[in-house]
Amino acid sequence: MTRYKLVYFNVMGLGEPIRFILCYGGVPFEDVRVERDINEWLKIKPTTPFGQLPLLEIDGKVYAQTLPICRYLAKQFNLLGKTDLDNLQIDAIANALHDFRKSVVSNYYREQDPALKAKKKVEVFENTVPFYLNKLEELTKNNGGYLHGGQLSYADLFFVAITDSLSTAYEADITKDKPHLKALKEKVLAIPSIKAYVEKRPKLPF
Ligand SMILES: N[C@@H](CCC(=O)N[C@@H](CS)C(=O)NCC(=O)O)C(=O)O
Repeated sequence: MTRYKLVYFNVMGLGEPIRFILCYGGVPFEDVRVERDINEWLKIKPTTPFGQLPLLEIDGKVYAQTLPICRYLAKQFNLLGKTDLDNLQIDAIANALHDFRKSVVSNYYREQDPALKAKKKVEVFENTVPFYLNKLEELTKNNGGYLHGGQLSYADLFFVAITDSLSTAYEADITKDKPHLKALKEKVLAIPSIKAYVEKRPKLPF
């Protein structure tokens, strides 16, 4: 059986979509959570392919970059679309979700300078979050309750995996006024292996 080891920080962040996809696939994986603040990370950083996490080890070989990792796993676990063009669209949505999370969580929520954070908050709350949520709600409405193609793809798991971090940063449930996104989230969280993971995962803000 293939051996998977995910290495990421002890946050949901970019690790959580990979954790969701591995859970969906029903495969066991080692969920290594590196401490960022006690120099553990600084020792590991120079040994990583591109100086960042997450990494996925597959049978002892190390792979980097969240989106290609998600896509590879999606192929293993039947979470891609029917055609290459479906996959182009699914990848585009996943990439947009990665950008959305980065703007809201990394660039705004984790900003250390209070004055700069207050300035970024206005842009994120008034523009970034409404912009992405409206686009995603529309896609879900027009695609039979999924982000693309009327069937579950890794983009749907990616979205649900980042909703809690986004909601923490946005100070409200991001799906509260978005019925199609809310229904998608409920559907994904009802998948037994994901439900079991979410119930036992560490309770973290982002
Ligand atoms: N393009 C990379 C970005 C990864 C990334 O931003 N990782 C951050 C954590 S979310 C990191 O490793 N930060 C620590 C550092 O850069 O030293 C991906 O998508 O995986």
